[in-house]
Amino acid sequence: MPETVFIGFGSNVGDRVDYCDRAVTLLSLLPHSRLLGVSLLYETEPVRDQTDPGEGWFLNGVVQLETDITARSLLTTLQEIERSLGRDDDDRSGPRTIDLDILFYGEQVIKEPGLTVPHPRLHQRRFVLMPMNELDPLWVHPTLKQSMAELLKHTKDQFHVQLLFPQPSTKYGSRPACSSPSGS
Ligand code: A4P
Ligand code: MG
Repeated sequence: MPETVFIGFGSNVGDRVDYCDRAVTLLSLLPHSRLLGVSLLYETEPVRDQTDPGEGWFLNGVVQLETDITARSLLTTLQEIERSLGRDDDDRSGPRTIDLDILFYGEQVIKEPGLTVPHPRLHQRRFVLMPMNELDPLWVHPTLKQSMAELLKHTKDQFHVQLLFPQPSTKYGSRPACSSPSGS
């Protein structure tokens, strides 16, 4: 059975729109997978809690996929995409051309070396909750048992998050620039 997966992406150095666009296009081409939705792009103030990603504001968004790829293989694939888009492996916590995180892998709770799902900090971050709420406000966090709309409403995160304006059109592939899941 395929799983519904949400992948967060963020870029805060170089041509951020281009890096996000390339990442989404590569994700849309994954085998055994189907792109269900892509959030709009959000311009977000850098949050410096665990890491120091530098001064540059991020572009953030979320991709929703249906996939048969296991969570572990998906992580490996995301790291390959990060590398192919020039992510600096020697300074992973610094400014990044692209960061790809598995936010949710269906309702699964995974705690393995190098892989924690749901992403352990997503519920504290407006830059994740805004695009998640856009794609699926009723999606429920499997351990916190709250929907994205509820988590967003109650978050104390004060860092700025705003929609990028104007939204760019996609340059790569044939995916729609800003689609939401079919039926919504
Ligand atoms: N890892 C464990 N679980 C996962 C998962 N679910 N998805 C491991 C992806 N990776 C996961 O990640 C570090 C390690 O996490 C990897 O080796 C992987 O095995 P990384 O991408 O090398 O480094 P990182 O991005 O600094 O770590 P992480 O955990 O993604 O950091 P955060 O907490 O996401 O912080 N501010 C704004 N406005 N926007 C941002 O996107 N991002 C960060 C990164 C900080 N501030 C930000 C943003
Ligand atoms: Mg990461």
